[in-house]
Amino acid sequence: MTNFIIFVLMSLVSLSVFADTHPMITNVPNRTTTSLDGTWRIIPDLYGTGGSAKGGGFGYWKDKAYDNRNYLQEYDFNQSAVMNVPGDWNTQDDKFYYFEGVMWYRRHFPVSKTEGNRYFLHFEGANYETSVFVNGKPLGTHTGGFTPFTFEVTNVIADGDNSVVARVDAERRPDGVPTKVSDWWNYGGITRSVHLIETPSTFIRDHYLQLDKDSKNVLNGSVILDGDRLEQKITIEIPELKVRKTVVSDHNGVAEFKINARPELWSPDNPRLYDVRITAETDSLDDEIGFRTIRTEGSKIYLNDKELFCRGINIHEEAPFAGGRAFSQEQAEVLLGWAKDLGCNFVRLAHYPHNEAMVREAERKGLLVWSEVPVYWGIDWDNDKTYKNAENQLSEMIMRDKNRCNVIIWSIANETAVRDNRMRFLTRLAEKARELDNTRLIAAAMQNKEVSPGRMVVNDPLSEVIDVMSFNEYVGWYDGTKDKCDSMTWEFKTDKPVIISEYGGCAQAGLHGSDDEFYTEEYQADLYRHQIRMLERMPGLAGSVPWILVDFRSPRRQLGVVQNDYNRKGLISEYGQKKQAFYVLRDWYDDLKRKYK
Ligand code: GCB
Repeated sequence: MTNFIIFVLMSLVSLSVFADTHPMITNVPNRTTTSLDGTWRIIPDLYGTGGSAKGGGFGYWKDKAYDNRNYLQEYDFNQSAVMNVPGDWNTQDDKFYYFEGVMWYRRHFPVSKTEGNRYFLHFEGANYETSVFVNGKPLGTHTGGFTPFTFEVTNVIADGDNSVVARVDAERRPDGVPTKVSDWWNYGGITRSVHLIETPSTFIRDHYLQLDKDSKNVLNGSVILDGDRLEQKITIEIPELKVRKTVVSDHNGVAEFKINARPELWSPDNPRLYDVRITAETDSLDDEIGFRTIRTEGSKIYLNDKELFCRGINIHEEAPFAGGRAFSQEQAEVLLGWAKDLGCNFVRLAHYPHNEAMVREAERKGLLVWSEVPVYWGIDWDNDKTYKNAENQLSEMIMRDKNRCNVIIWSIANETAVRDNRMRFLTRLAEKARELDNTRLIAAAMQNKEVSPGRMVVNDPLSEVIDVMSFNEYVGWYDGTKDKCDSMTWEFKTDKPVIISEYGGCAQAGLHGSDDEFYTEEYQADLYRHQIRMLERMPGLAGSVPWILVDFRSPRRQLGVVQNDYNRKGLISEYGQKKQAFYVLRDWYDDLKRKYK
């Protein structure tokens, strides 16, 4: 089955118990929306006083004002504190710095309905489990902190004032994805934007348009309508390619098509995007779309049939300068601007799907993307509910970003120890990823093992299942000192392109000393020199993705003033100071640019 048919099928069913939501509405940035960002009222709920998604408690979702004292009531959002949306709660108010429980959010919004139109509440992301209520009615619950979800509210909202209440639970769970322990801050709250989407009664819910996997002259596409006039004439136009194709959707509202065209191909050197317009009889929608091919052969990666070396860097979704979760276009421009300064053509958006602005801005800037689900370290491998949760997050990530040609890798896991139950879980997840999208590469950040002194081997059986030999190594940091790099030899179980998905070490910006002293800029810079010489000797090397662009918050990092809750492996501090290692890596990437011209 071709992948665009699979996308169609995905869109027709609501995916699982992890999202009793409306099937995902994609391409939200190009739709008619009203922003519900701004200040929301909040009530922290440590004891379940407000109730749950199923009811009970005082019923905070009813959003009842306490306007006279003739009866007893013990909450009133009108008298409670405020929080900005989007934004995590941890960095907005010191009181919530370590808070990881339930927070109730409330805001009012005015509506002036257009007869016959439909309305949807769309959350770009909220961490971790979110139940939504409008005008006192429960709409549903979504699990997973980094993917969007939507509820239809056409029949729930009314002209005039409306109330939306969201119960956001950020508790870490042993059976969750991610699970209880990670190396990043568990920022809670409505961390991304919220919109009210307005559509005609039958509207374009989703579309797909990408170059065929095996041909540079064929575009594969589909359009999905949602509503009661499902059979319509739909025209797809790409004016710059003189493409104008008309198709008819079937009784499910689905139209699939192929278009013969010869687009100029997107690449990091030429991030060419085309305006695409889809016009149905009752709705129309625009997007900017690029076209490219990606494949591997032996130990090489080919982008548009040209050998690719991934000059990469890892990025956490953390706001430059301000700290906390990043969510905005401006933040994406700063972070990705730094990656460009470094000479990158590739970013690994670790360890979970980043906000859509990041992926779209990377596409405009010519940055290839590795996109990942938070299947990290010690997942509850035997638990089917955990698997379904991971699969749902993977599906939502792919659904949202399937038209972004810069995404070349879907990553299904990070640093998971080799075990049978983990192999079963990840093999199934890789198969799912491929079933949803067979046009991109599947990866996971694996681990390495020193089988005898100086002899490093990567022989994870997962490397047979995924498309690249991608793994993290910390020689010279967790593993010996930097000189250890000099004599290390590397062997790989399978002949696939080698991408080092993490390497590096810590430095505090401004801390200087000899290059043998840990945490100095000098040590980190010299570690990069040793690492680079080692990587240059590595057979099949096709990508370097050090850890990490910017220092980021992690509760595991408790070395007093040096760390102060921060993982210091950034090449740039959280305040934007570039460390010496930044320039060491940049010089290497300059050389590589010339080599792979
Ligand atoms: C890793 C993890 C990453 C950590 C990093 C570190 O291997 O994948 O999430 O932050 O090491 O700094 O220890």
